[in-house]
Amino acid sequence: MRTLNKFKLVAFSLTAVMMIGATQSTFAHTRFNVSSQTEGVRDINHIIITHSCNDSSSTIGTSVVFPDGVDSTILVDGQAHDGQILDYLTNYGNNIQLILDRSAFDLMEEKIVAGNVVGYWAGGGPGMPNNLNATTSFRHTAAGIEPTSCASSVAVKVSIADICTVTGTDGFNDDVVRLWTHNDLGTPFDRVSDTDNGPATFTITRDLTNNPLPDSCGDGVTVEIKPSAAQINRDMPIVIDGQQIWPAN
Ligand SMILES: [Cu+2]
Repeated sequence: MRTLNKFKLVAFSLTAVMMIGATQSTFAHTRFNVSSQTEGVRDINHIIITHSCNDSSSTIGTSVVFPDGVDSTILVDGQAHDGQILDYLTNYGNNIQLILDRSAFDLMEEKIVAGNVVGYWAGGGPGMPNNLNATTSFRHTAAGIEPTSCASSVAVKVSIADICTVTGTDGFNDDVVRLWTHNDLGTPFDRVSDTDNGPATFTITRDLTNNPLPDSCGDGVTVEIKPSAAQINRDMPIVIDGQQIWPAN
């Protein structure tokens, strides 16, 4: 009997270690809670911050930018597309509404450009310690896929900065800010990494029942949209009442 209990204990702790390992590897970065959705579906989604800048830091704010679809880069099966996102999505551009949620941060506001919500920021309060997670929430509409297009899915690349200490861009390092951004745009917000694995991806999938692929499309194409350098430079900073509070000037 005693041996059995000991075995159970060992088995339990082993499983626990494996679970934690798996969870950390899967959600090791700041990511969407719902990372894939069928076109047209509207729900409440969250972005989850899963760790701070280091063991002793707290995350005191976050800045989120969705590609605006105006000067964004569009890739079709990895190749640059010189048309516009409306070639693949019917109603892209104003698909999120920030939810007032003060569970993690005291203050928050949408980033609005030309009447469209292109992102949001949240911050203030004691912040999130490294061992906990924090979420920001928003109503999220997965845009419709253009019926005449061959898109089987559209991946929206969302850039995020999790701030632990307010500095200027020349003071950026992993201990003051975590950049879930592209590594190849040539902006001061670029993630320093060999692979472009920073941004959080939200994938819109085609409803093949109600919106089948045109016969000429075969299996269809995968589309990706990412923000331009100009948009990141314009929208990533946190500006309150016309005053930029991050990055520090
Ligand atoms: Cu991480």
